[in-house]
Amino acid sequence: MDPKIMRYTIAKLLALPLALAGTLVLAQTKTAEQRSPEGKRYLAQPLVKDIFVADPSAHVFNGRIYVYPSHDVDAGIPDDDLGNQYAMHDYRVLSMARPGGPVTVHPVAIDVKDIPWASKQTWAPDAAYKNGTYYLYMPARDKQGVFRIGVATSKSPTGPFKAEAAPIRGSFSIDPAVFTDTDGQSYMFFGGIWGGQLQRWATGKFDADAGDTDLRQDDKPALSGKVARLTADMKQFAEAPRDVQILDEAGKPVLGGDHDRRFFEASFMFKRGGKYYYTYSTGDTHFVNYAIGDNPYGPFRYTGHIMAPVQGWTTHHSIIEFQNRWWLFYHDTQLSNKNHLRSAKMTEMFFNADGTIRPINPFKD
Ligand code: FUB
Repeated sequence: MDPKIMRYTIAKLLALPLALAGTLVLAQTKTAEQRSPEGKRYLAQPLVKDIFVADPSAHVFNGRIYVYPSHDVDAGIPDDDLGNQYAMHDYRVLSMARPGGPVTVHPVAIDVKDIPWASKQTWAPDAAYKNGTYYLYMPARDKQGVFRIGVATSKSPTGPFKAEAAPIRGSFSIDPAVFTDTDGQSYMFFGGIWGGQLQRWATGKFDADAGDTDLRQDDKPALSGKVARLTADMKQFAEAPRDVQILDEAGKPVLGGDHDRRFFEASFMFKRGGKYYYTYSTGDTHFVNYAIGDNPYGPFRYTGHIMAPVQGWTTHHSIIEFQNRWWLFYHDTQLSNKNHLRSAKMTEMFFNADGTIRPINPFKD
């Protein structure tokens, strides 16, 4: 046989199994795409897989994205409605140069044993920056078992952070979210019902007998998240916390029975186009919602869902603008299918021309 024809024939014969192998690898990759227990494909993948992190609060500091999450651990505590299974005891910071880029998991930023007033359950934190100092806001149970919010400081966005000796005076409940307005004034949004104990503060004082339900009757205004202006040193409330009012289309407060729209926990505020977007989780109905207002105190007009329910009991989100694109950070239980072992994710968020947000489905189908 002509050597040229021979080489061609051999090449063809070799190419066939290689092509078949390639198809097989592709098929395997496709079938290997992880699906939810219901067979759905996830919209986004976990930012990190080595540790479990939830409640991701993202910020852009010096052009880099920093994420301040809860650090979930398995303490072997069974699930209950008060979140006792969320037995976290330290914080780790994540960072990345750009969305989709490699994520760095930084060393422990602070441990509960280094927070003098706290006893356990270091839940969803937030961070802020002012005049060369980074502030980490941390909810935890105090020595009496009451949730308070404290602050710790560092010269680095990743810590280590040093805690103040006492929690913020007059602070209570969970889920701090610090918003700094374009005029430089910072506000803390906070609160969460049931396990977050907000319902126990309905009279302004802690009432251990108030129970662990929504408290208000279904036809009364729902319990509200709280907002307080921060002092110039970012370490105290400059005023008594106020209710964050969410109004319905008729301008009336959203009612306690309206579980698809009422506030549960996970406040997060951002500003866009001169409007203030108050965003929050509905807890037991598992939505991330938003309501729009004209100033940081509200009232805010309920506008819609940002995200449909994820896998897991709840999600807790944050939103940033990075290089003129908007990103939603959230969590689900893709890696563990356990409510207390969650993974943070991010996905792009889009606005309509009228300022409304295109709702996001955390699954591709
Ligand atoms: O991570 C503990 C708690 O679960 C948070 O504080 C809530 O927002 C919920 O995500």
